[in-house]
Amino acid sequence: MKNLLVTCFEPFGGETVNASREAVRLLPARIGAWTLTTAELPVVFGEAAELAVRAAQAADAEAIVCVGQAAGRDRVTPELVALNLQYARIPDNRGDAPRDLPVVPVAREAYFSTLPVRAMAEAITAKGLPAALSTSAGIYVCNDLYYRLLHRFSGSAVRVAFIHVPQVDVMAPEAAAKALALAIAAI
Ligand code: PCA
Repeated sequence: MKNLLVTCFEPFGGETVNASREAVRLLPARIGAWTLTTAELPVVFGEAAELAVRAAQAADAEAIVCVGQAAGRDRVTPELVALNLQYARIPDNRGDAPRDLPVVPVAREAYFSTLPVRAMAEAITAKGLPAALSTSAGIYVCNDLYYRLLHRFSGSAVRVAFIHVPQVDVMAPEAAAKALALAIAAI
């Protein structure tokens, strides 16, 4: 068996629910060859990635699939790109609001996912659930986490993907969990 870390986020922006947490909670302990470990991350620039790195090391993870909520989206969106840019439209859960700062100073502008995100999106739509490959994870905490993990594990055997899920009133957590399981099975 191979170890996979799946992360989700706590609620933020005054909400009481985060769709990523609701969906990840419903995932089975095993999917195909993968044994899953899950971790809930704070919606805090920098700190989310620190906790994810520690969780990945503790789980001896070969791959990390991070999940976040994307307001305004109507489908599950595996993310192709992480940008080296922070912009907080609203403060994070620690009250920080970096604006137009790099995630990592003096590092490349962007990373591509090191997992097959296009195949993930196709695996979901093949089973009749709504999904599409996205080319922007935004410039808030989700992107910050994604960029930091791709930077940290660049050149290593640990591969990373980020998947945004719609809010719970747009897609039920059960459907989002099914889509995430299909994405993981496509790795
Ligand atoms: N979504 C936010 C951060 C946490 C979450 O679930 C984002 O897209 O950046």
